[in-house]
Amino acid sequence: MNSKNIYTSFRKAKKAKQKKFAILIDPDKLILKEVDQLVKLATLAQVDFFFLGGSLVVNNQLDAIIESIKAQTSIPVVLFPGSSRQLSYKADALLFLSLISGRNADLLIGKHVESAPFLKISPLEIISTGYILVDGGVPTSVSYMSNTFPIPADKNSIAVCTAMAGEMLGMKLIYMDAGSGAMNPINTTMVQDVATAIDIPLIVGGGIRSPQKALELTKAGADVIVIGNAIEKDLSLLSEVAAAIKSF
Ligand code: 1GP
Repeated sequence: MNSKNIYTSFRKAKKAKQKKFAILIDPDKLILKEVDQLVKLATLAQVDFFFLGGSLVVNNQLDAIIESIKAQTSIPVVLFPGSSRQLSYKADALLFLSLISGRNADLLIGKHVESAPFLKISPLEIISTGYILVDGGVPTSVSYMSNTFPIPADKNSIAVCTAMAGEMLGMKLIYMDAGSGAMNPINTTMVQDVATAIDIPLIVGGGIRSPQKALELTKAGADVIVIGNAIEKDLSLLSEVAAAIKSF
């Protein structure tokens, strides 16, 4: 996929009620030699996106992983950065995340100001994304690293108002996340309420471990399902989840 049309593909899919599946790769956890197998399976299963990012990213494999993916497949690579240092010109797009569920000014706008000049001259498609952290039953790295509280799991109205505000501020996507490795994925009722309240595409991730859960959240209104941990542990899940999402 050419750069600059990834957001259009999100919008078109939403309009056509086609659901998308993204695999999250944490460059700290995946070693380069595992990439080939993952990409092969993802291509066969017609996965829609690779999201790349993690809370820390302590190694410098980001560019190498992207190059390796791109050598083998045309599945777009979208950066999902845990910090402003996790940027690479080699990806297709960047989710320009503003942590709108939190009240940490740096993650609402500060880091964005710092990275703006770099992004302005980059070839990346920049997609403004309202990032909403929801309590997934365990403290997550993103909550700790961002020094923010997630929205309580049963406070649907807070999530709805947060997502609506993000849309009204001009954000192009909403990403609801229970955090990587969450014990509980986001409630289907919360996803349903948020999906009903906004018109922009809705990404949902965090703690999804089964095709059934992926389908349930898809039916509730998620436009894109993101899975990281569970696929890292069991690659066979990849094709089952892809089939479940596409069966919608
Ligand atoms: C985390 O939404 C992603 O930001 C994916 O979470 O690793 O728990 O699938 P998991």
